[in-house]
Amino acid sequence: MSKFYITTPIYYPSGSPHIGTCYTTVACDSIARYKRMQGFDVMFLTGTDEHGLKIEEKAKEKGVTPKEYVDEIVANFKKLWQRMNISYDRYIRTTDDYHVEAIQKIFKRLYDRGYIYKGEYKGKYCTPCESFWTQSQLDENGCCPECHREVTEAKEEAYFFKMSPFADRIEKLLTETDYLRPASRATELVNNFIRPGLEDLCVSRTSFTWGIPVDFDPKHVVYVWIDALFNYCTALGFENGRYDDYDKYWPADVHMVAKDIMRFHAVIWPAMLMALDMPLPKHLAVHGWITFNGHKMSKSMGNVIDPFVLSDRYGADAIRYHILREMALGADSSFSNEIMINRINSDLANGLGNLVSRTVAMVDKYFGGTLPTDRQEGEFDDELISEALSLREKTDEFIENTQINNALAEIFKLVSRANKYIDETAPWVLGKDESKKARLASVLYNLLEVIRIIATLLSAFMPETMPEILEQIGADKEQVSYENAAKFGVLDENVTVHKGRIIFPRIDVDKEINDLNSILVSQQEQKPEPETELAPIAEQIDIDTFAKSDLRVAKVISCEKIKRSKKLLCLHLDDGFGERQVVSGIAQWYQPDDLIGKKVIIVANLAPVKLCGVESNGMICAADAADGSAKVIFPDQSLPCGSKIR
Ligand code: ME8
Repeated sequence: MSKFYITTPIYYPSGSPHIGTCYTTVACDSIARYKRMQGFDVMFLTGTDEHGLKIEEKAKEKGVTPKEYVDEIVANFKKLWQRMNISYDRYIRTTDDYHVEAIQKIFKRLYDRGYIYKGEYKGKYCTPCESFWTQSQLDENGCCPECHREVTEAKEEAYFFKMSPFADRIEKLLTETDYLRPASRATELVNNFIRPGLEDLCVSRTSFTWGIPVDFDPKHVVYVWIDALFNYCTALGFENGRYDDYDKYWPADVHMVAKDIMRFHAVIWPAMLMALDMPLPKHLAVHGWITFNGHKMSKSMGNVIDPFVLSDRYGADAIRYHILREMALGADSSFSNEIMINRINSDLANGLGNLVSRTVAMVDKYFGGTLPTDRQEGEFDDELISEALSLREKTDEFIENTQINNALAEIFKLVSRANKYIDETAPWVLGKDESKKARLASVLYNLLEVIRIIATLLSAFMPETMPEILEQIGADKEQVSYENAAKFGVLDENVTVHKGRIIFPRIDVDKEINDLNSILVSQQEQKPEPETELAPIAEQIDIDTFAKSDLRVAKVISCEKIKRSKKLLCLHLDDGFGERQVVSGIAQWYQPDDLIGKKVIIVANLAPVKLCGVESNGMICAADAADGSAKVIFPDQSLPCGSKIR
C-alpha cells in the first residue's frame, strides 16, 4: 500500500484557535481523509509549537509555569479539533520528551558536520526590549523600532547555521521542481532572499530559557524554528525511540502552511534537510490568509469568529465546507458571516439538501419507499450519468494538486446538474400517470445513484453529515467506496430509502446576522481590557519642574506625510499665538485627513529639532494603546487654541 504523509504547521499555543488555524487543519484533514478513501496508508500530523520567549512571558504574566500555561491552551486546541472532526493520526507537542531529546541530537549532528558554528551576534541592542536589531530595522531616529528608546552596540555569543552552501540547490528546488505550490510564489523568494545572498541564520538564544537547551553548551537554547521545523521528522521517530515510522513515511508528501511562514518552509527547511543529507518533502502548499475587515485573522482577535460558536449553530460540516470552498490556493480570502450563511443556504440547503430530500420524498410518495425493478430509460439520462461517472477523476486531480476549492466546485456542479435533471424529467408529472411508473423509477434510481457518488466523494470534506445522507438513500456500507464512486448502478435495484431529518436546514439570514452580532458585542463587553505592558512610572519631580513643561491646545490646520519616512507626519498648527510646524511619528496610525481640523495637545516649549531634515517645534501628545499603536489625545474640541494645560 502506498503511503501518504501530510502535515499542518504546529501552532503556537497562545490565545484561542480561530477560523484561520481551522482552515489549514480542516484542509489537511480533508486531503488525509480523501487519501485514506483512495487506499493510501496515511499519516496526518498536527501539533503545537510550545517554546519561545513569548510563551515564557505570557506564562509569567499569568503567574503560572510555561508548561502549565501551554497545557491549558493545548487542551482547548484538541477540543476544537474534536469538534471539527479532525482525524489526525498523531499530535506532537514540542515539549514532549522524545522531541526535546531528538532536537538536541539534530543540533549536535549539524554542529558535527560543520554546518553549525559558534560565532558572535553583533547588532544594535535595546536593553528594555532585550532585542537585537539591524541598522535598517531601527526607527528614523536610529532608536529601537518597538519602544523608540536608545540602542547600544552589543554582541552576544551565538550559534549560526550556514545557509550559503545550499543557495543554488534551493533556487533549483523552487524554480525547477513542483515543490512549491503555487509555483508563482517562487519569484519573490528567489529575488528577495536567495539572489541577494543567503545570510547565515542565528540558531541559538541566550536571552531566555524556555526552549530546548543545547546539550553541549547549555546556556544556549535552540532557536525556536529549528525546534519547530524538525517536528515533521521527530514525530515519526527521527532521532528518538518513541516512534518507528520515519523510514515508512518520510519524506512528507504535503506540508501545508499559510504565506506568513512560507520562507521558513521554502528556504530554511530544505537547507537544514540538505545539511543532513535527508530527502526533501515533495510539496509545500501555501495558502493565503483568512482576513476579517481587511486584517489577518489572528489569535488575539480569535473570538470575533469563534469556530466553537459557529459549529454549534450550523454544524461542523457547514463550517468546513464554507472555509474550504472560499479559499483558493495562494490567495487571501475575506471572512464574512453573511457570505458564510448565504453559501450554506445556497449550496447546502437549496442545492445538496434539497436534492436529497426531494429525491427521498418522491421515492416515499410514489413507491412507498422501495423502488420497483421495472425500468425505462429516457432523455437526459446519458448526460447525467456520464457527468456522474467522470466526477471522481476530476476530483482526484484537484486533490492531487491541493486545490480543494476546485474539487468542491466540481462536485457541486453535479449537484446542480442533478437538480436540473429533476426539472427536466418532472417526476411529479410522471407520477400522475400509471403507464409512466417505470420511467419514474428510472429517474429516481438515477438520482439516488448520483447522490451516492456525490456523498461518497464529499465524505472526505463533510464527514459528519455524508453518512447520514448515504443512510437516507439506502446505501449499504459495502456499496459506499472510492471504487464505487466511479461506477453507476451500484445501489440495489429495489433499494429502500429511509427518510430522515433535514440535514442542512435553511438559515434565516437576517436573524442569524443579528444574533452573531450580539454574540460579538457581548463577547467584547465580557473581554477584560487587554493587559498592556506599562512603562514604569518615572522618577518623582516637584510641581515647579512640571510647570516648566508648557502644554497647550492647538488646532491642526494642515498635515502631510514626510516622503522619506514611513513614520513621520508634518503638521501645521494654530497654537493661539500663530502658526507652528510640528513633526510627529504617528504616520502608521493616522492619515492626514484624520487630523486636519482637530484640536490636539502639544508640548509647546520643546527646543526645536530636525527629524528627517524637517524642523519640528514641539510635540503632539499621544498615549500607548494596548495593540502597540499610539493614540493621539484629543482634548474637548471647544477649548480655544493656546489654552494652557495645568
Ligand atoms: O507560525 N488565515 O504558528 P502559528 C489562514 N508555530 N491561516 C492562518 C491564519 C489566517 N488568518 N492565521 C493562522 C507558527 N493561520 C509556527 C509554525 S511550523 C514548523 C511552525 C494558520 O500558530 C496558517 O496555517 O502562528 C499559518 O501558517 C499557521 O496558522 C501559523 O500558525
